[in-house]
Amino acid sequence: MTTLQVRPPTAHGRLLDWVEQYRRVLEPDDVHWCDGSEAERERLCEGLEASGTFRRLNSDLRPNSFLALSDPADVARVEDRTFIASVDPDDAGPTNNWRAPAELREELLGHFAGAMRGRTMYVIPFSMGPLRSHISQIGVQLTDSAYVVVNMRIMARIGDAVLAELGDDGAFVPCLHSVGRPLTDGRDDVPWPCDADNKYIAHFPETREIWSYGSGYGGNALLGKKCFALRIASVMARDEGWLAEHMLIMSVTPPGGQKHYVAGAFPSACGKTNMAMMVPTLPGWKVETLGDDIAWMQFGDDGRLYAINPEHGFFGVAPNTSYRTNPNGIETLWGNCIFTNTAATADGDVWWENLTASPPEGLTDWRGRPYAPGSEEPAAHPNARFTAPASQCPSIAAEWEDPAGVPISAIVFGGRRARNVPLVTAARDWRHGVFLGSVLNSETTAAASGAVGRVRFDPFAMRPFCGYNMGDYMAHWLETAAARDPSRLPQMFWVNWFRRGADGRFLWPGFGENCRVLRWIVERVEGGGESVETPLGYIPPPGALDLSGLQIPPEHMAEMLTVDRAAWRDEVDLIRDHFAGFGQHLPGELWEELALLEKRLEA
Ligand code: SAT
Ligand code: MN
Repeated sequence: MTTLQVRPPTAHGRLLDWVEQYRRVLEPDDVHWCDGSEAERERLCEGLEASGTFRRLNSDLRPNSFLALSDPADVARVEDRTFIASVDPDDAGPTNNWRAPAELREELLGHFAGAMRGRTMYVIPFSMGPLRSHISQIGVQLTDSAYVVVNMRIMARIGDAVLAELGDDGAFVPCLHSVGRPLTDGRDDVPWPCDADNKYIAHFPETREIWSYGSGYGGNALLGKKCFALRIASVMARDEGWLAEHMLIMSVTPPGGQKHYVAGAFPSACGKTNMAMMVPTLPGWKVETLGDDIAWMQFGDDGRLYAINPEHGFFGVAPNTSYRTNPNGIETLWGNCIFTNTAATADGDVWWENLTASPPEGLTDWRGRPYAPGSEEPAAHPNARFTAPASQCPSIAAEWEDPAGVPISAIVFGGRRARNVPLVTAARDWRHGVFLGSVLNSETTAAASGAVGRVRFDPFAMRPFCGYNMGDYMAHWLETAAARDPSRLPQMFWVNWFRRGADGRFLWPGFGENCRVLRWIVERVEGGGESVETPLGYIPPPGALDLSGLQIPPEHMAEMLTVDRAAWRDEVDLIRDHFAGFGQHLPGELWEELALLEKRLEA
């Protein structure tokens, strides 16, 4: 592994030049081109065990699986250190941190210089999406983290097969990553190297480049995910007329009926993984999983919108994942997984809050300390994650890797809102659906560092992930469908599983019971689905939802299925401020939709 590969496994001139250019900057001891093989994975995992990054889990309980505990200063995405370095600041827009590209490059080069001394530089060719799909894209990541390599091997297709697809001249997105802790002057390594005080997650949209420095965690370091598949891909999608979205993909099949594909945009840690793997409680209904985080969508010649999941695995939030909330998720984790920042059990397995009703004895918490039951601090970090192969999911759809993608019938937006947002609202049409997506808001979660539980606007659940001005992004959603046959377009819906009553408790049971809402959505798509018109859109009267077997007080259902006009007049004021922030970039159509909402609220 630590021998210099004299002959790189490709004749791709631009790729070779780029690797050589940054080898000189980063000054690694050696360079390893990842082939993606099982043998390579095994060797890397052994090295990670030796360096103390990985602890092998009990192979009787969870074969081929590992636990990593991060530096406590490197546990989540860092939105305040995420930069969109477009030439024009206006192209980054008000929701992104802009930096002048030349200046940011210079600053970062200062950090990258010699950053890999004493380490190996891994070259990871990766494909976002199945090989030989016209929707897929290729990237190449340079990294000094073996932890990143073995995670990328689960999350994307990597190695020789990707180089073969790239050929001698194919296009790739260059992704530079260093944890920023060179081993110079005899300095010892640590289990989780990072440069916590100097993190940069930088994107150069014009040149479609990603430079990430200082963090080894999740979306900061697995650059195929948020950095490429969302921030850079959203720019590609704008320029090329497609959609790169923070959406799960699932199929829903009624008893004896036709299969429908649904895409769903929810902010991080708002239940996308649970929903994508839902076990429906209504008899005969079937849900299958195609993706839990990202959808790339292109219109087909038939006028329908086709989606692929660009990822190959799940990087899911562990806490609160259980047999009750997500049995398919739990079954996916039987082996071949990497866990980060969960607790460890005495018998060498992992544990997190609410995996079981009470914590087992002898737990070690995510900081590696003995866990005291009843402690104020959780045993697993709230953003503890599992990295799991998608193919292991019992509900994975047979067609999940179809290079043609699957035709989407419905797009669902959802956030965490204790009040005001109904259980489900159907948009009137595409334009109104874009309006609903653009006013999506949600309480913040532990997926990003910063305050938790603060309501913020998160249009299309893309606020942290849009690589350009979000006003232009909303315009792109309008334009992309403007000349299309409306009857072929997906219908759009806004859902909210997180309404709370006066006592602070959730009004809706959620999880598998959400199939009752999906049933109504499928009925709408098929031309049925009884509804009442409200100022916000079409809402089912309680009788239109199949609530058989549920014991929800009628007044709670009524509360979840009404639009409180006074409360919504206040929401309108917030939306106006939200829209105003985008200035000239906010499409006039959305101001018109807001005016229509206001008028309907007064009527
Ligand atoms: O760390 S990630 O950005 O991959 C997870 C998330 O926030 O969804
Ligand atoms: Mn996500």
